[in-house]
Amino acid sequence: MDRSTFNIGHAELLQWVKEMADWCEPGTVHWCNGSKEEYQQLCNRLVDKGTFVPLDASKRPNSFACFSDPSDVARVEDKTFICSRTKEDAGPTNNWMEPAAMKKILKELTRGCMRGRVMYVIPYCMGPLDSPFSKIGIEITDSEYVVVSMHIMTRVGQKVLEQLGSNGTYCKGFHTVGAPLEAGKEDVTWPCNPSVKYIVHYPEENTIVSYGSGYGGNALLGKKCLALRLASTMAKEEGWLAEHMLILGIENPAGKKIYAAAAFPSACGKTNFSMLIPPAEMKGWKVTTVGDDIAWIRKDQQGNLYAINPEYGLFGVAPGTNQATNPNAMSALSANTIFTNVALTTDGDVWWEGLTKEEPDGLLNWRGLPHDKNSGEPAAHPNARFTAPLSQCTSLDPDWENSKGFPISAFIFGGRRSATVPLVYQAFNWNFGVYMASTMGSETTAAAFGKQGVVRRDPFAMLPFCGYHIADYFNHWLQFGRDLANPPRIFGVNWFRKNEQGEFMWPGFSQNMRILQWIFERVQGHLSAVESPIGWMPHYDDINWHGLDFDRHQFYELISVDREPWKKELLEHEELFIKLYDRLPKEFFFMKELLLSSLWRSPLNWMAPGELMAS
Ligand code: O2Y
Ligand code: MN
Repeated sequence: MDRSTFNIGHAELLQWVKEMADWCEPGTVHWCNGSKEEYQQLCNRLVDKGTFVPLDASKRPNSFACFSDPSDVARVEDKTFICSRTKEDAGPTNNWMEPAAMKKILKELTRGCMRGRVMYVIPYCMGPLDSPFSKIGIEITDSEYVVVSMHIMTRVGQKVLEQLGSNGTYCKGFHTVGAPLEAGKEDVTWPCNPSVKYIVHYPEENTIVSYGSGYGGNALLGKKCLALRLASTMAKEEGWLAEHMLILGIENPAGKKIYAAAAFPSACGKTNFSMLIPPAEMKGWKVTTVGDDIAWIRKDQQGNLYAINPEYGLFGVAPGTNQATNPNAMSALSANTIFTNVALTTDGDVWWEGLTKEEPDGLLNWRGLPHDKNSGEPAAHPNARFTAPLSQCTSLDPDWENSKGFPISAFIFGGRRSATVPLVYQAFNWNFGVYMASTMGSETTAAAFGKQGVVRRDPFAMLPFCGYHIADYFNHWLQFGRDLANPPRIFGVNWFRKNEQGEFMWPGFSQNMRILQWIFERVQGHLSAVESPIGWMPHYDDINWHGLDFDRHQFYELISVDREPWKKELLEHEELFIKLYDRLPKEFFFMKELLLSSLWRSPLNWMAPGELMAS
């Protein structure tokens, strides 16, 4: 469709698109209308180009697999820039370049960059169209893969332009794969620029420029770029929160329901947690999914918090997802799904490590080569992804498109920690919760970082996604809590603690529901708790153990707060604080001292007093 079939009354938008088309020299310009027909036509085009492999329609209707260039398999953090006016505003944890200097580089790179390609203009909305929380973006791209992915991940099309009207504000997003197709040259199945990539944000101009990558978070600009990096900056200025958080509903057998938002760094099972199925023995308990990755949270007039998921789809990691770990995700990707960098089976379906116990024979790996089972290499890339409509997720909250948002009663923060951090604890108050989330860390996995077991501090799981100085972000959280009518309770969790034998101490997955039940009860004010040096903890008898054989001793080992490791932990917090010293909230120094003094006054290895004697 070209724009003659659209009624676009936004003169500034038309002017920008014209300027970009003149500069990038595409063959044609296509304004996306977001229709099913458009989606289908572009999928057909991707099949014709060899980018998409249609899967067997009887197994996975209307689904495709595709394979990226080996240089283009993940977000590129070292090429991601926050080009705020000053370096101080971006802070020490973001890459920064002077906006004018970056614009000069990008201008030169993008001249004629869409030659031989179509320029697509995607009007999209993050959040329900009728929600006051929502934000409109326009993404210009030369990638059909990006267009079809945006169809799944956001609300796209004509309705968005109608909402924008003749002078509405929108986020400008420019994306190019950085691979002009010179006349007579044949295209490749995954065009990108193997050596030059830039993901650039100009927060003061509400603008994103992405060059050289066609992959996920680098190219689908509504997700990490708008909904987190730029939105976090807007949120600080406008008094709300843009967070790297899933949103879930927790319902008890009596039908009482609360909502919680939870932040986890990558490789901590965030998608699985957002779709948790309670164990059969916890009859009547239910979890519903509102979102698996991002939450936008605002206060209402009364000082209560409401959250929406700005996304429309799932962009989940395939490896490790299966019928046991996440049946709800498996149902979501049973049709209408795009798989990227998975392996292909001989019968026209997809496979990845962990999907089944036995690896099928005859796989084609993500590089398109016959897979040698003895090679020690995975058949699917460890960051292989599925892009699927959220509406297909069987645990989806019935009210998920509600434009008012969901009342948030609890925040949950978790990391992957094999030692030191207990299974669950509740912060003493909002400020201690903010401290805990600001200092949270997670152990690196070989798949993500090449090196295993190093604790990487990842405040609020926002380190790669905060669009401004992270210490200002901590201050924003503290300030935000000051006038909340009934602040959500803040909890820390760690599903990954190991014993001396190196075995996980907690079964995790659906058993995490037992911890959610405790959180639910605490939020209701139904349970007393035990004071530990770092927060409130459950009595053994306040956890629902029905159907799980887990004795008192095991439990207290799992929630122990040991003095020596915690002294080291607090020293490591200081390493983070030193980096952020000039803008760090002064409260943090006092809170660290308080934590240290509580460690001292506690027994050497803290345990719930009197509780062990009961065993
Ligand atoms: O590697 C990418 O491009 C995707 S990263 C991603 C995708 C979905 C949800 N979260 C993430 C993340 O890195 O947090
Ligand atoms: Mn994420």
